[in-house]
Amino acid sequence: MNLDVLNTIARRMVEPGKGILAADESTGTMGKRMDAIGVENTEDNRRDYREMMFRSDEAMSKYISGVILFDETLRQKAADGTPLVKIIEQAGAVPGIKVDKGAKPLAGYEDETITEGLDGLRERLQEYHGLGARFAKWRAVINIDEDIPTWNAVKSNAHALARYAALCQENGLVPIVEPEVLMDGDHDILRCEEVTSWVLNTTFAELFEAGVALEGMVLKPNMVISGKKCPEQAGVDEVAERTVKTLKSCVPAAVPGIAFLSGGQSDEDATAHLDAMNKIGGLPWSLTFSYGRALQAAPQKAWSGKAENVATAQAAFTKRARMNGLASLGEWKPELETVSA
Ligand code: 5MM
Repeated sequence: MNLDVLNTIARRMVEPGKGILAADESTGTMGKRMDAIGVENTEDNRRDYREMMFRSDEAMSKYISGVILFDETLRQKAADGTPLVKIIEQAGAVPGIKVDKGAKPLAGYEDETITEGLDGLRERLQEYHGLGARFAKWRAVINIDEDIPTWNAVKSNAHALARYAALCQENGLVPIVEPEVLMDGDHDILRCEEVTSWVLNTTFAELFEAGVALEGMVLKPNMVISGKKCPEQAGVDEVAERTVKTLKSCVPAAVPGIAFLSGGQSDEDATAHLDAMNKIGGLPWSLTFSYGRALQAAPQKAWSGKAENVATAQAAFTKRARMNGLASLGEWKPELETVSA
């Protein structure tokens, strides 16, 4: 393992003012996104949509540090024959790859999942590195309900994350470690805080056991937030304070950066929460975004599968990337949202 190389890539991924575009939707998830805008889920349409984002010069060069890709996209060429990976690199961003095979039912444990994909991972990572990927991503999903998560779900998912992360580092890729505590459900923010803290502490214990070098990884956690169906929704300041408090007590300072998932928050909430955390300041790691839905919902709607909408969709993408870039510096203001794209 060359830790200097890994650390340099990790620091690029969390460079202040920039963040990561999570464009690693599997074909099934892309189907849902395409359905919502009335577009057929074909390989060409997925390519056209993603090419539209990767060719958004201002967004990609100023506000996006890296892009998480799905296997198909890493191998895909733009309409003019240029590999999509090249377009991302030319914009100055780092290409990355989602390597998990999805969250599958955890045997014997209702409503809980274990993320699969460790078999053959070493060989896949070597191939992905050859194709230009310099970081990888693995998402573990933890559900909250009355009697869950169980210790088995927390421990098994943390163990898989650690085995994945060690394999990534062995093969020259920076692992994004993503233990996502879902915001679905009616639990309050205190329950989210308790579970997030449990999951993070367990994950870092497993990373230690597996010999993962913290300087060569990026953490992608959920924010500490009220469940979507909770009647009492915590405000921006409380989300920011509880998230920072939890991260400070669970995430070692050797980790170069933390890039949040958006998890189903509205575009503006995801930006406001990140901004409020960076305004608190005095943090030992960079705090930025690795958003999927909160970066893509607006451009997806604007694009709607039509070539004549590409410029408008790129403007919508650039606006969300810029707002979140400002939030990563603690320089966002709500008034900026009303200025047109
Ligand atoms: C972009 O969506 C990613 C892939 O999801 P599937 O494997 O289910 O198709 C997802 O892992 C994403 O990277 C993270 O959940 C963060 O995305 P959000 O939308 O929560 O910011």
